[in-house]
Amino acid sequence: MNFLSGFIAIIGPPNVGKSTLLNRILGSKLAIVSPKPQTTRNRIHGILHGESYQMVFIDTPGIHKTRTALHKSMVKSALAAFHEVDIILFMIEMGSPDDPEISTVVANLKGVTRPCILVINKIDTGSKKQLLPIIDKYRQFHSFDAIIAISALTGDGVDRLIDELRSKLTPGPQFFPEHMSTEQSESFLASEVIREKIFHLTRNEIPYSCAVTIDEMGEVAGKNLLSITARIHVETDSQKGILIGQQGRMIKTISRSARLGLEKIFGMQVYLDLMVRVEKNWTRDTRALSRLGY
Ligand SMILES: Nc1nc2c(ncn2[C@@H]2O[C@H](COP(=O)(O)OP(=O)(O)OP(=O)(O)O)[C@@H](O)[C@H]2O)c(=O)[nH]1
Ligand SMILES: [Mg+2]
Repeated sequence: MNFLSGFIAIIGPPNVGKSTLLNRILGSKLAIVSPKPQTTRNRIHGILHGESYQMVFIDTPGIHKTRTALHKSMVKSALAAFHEVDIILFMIEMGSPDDPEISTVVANLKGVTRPCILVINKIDTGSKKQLLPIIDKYRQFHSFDAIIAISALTGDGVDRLIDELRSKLTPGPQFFPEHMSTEQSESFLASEVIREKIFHLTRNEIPYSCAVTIDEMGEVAGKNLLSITARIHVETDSQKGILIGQQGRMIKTISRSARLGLEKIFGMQVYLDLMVRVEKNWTRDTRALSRLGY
C-alpha cells in the first residue's frame, strides 16, 4: 500500500529539550543533552520506523543571537532546516515563553509555508493553566497547524505528537533501511559522548571552548574491546590547565564518565585515551571550525 514518509525538523531556542525529544521518540540516546544551553552543535538525524511509514527527525542547534564563528555555523545549520524538511516542530518550553531570544527564533517563522506544529515542552514543570496564555501568544506569531503540549522527559503527550505527525506525512519512499536508526558515524557519536561529559562536569566558558575529535577508533581483535584515542581542543593554555585539573583529576573524571557512557552505547568494553590540545581561538576561526567538524 501507500508508504508514507517525511523529514521533520525540531527547531527552537537553546535548552528547550529538542535533543531530549529526539532521544525519547527513538527510544535510544542519539543526541547529547545537558542543562546548559547550546549543547547541540550539529544536526542530528534519527529515523523512526513505523508500520508503513518512516519519519526522519532532525535535531538542530538552538537558535540564538550569534557571537562567534562557531555560533554562526550552529545557527546557520538550524535555520537551513526550515527549508529542507517536510514538517517543522517548533519547540518552546513552558517555563520561559518570554525568553528574549524568542523574537530571534520567531522571526524565522515568517514566510514558512510547510506544516508547522508548535510543541510546548516541559509540561511536567508547571500546571495546565499556564498553557493557555502561551498558546494565545504564539498564535499571533504564526498560524500553526497544531499545538501540542508534551514532556520530553516523562514522555507525556509524545504519542499524541507522533499521531499528529503521522497524519501529516505524505506518500514517499522509505529513505533508510529498517535496521538504521541514525546516519551519524560511530566516531561522531563517540566524540559527542565525550563532549557531553565536558558539558556536565565543567563550568563557565569551558564547555563552550571545547571541541572533541577522534584520532583512532577500532575494535581490538578477539577481546570485545573498543579502543578510542580522542583529543579535546581548547582555546587557551589556562583552559587546558582547568580541563586537566590538579594532578589530572578533572581529565580523569571526564575520561571515566565518558568511558562508561561509551560502553553503554557500543555494548563492549572501552579503552579511552584522552588528550588535551590548545587550538588558539578555534571558535572564532572558520578554518579551524571546519577542521573540528563544524
Ligand atoms: N523537566 C523537564 N526537563 C526537560 C524536559 N525536556 C528536556 N529537559 C531538560 O532540559 C535540559 C535541556 O535539554 P536538551 O534536550 O539538551 O535541550 P536542547 O533544546 O536540545 O538544547 P540545545 O542543544 O542546547 O539547543 C536538560 O537538562 C533536559 O534534561 C522536560 O520535558 N521536562
Ligand atoms: Mg540539543
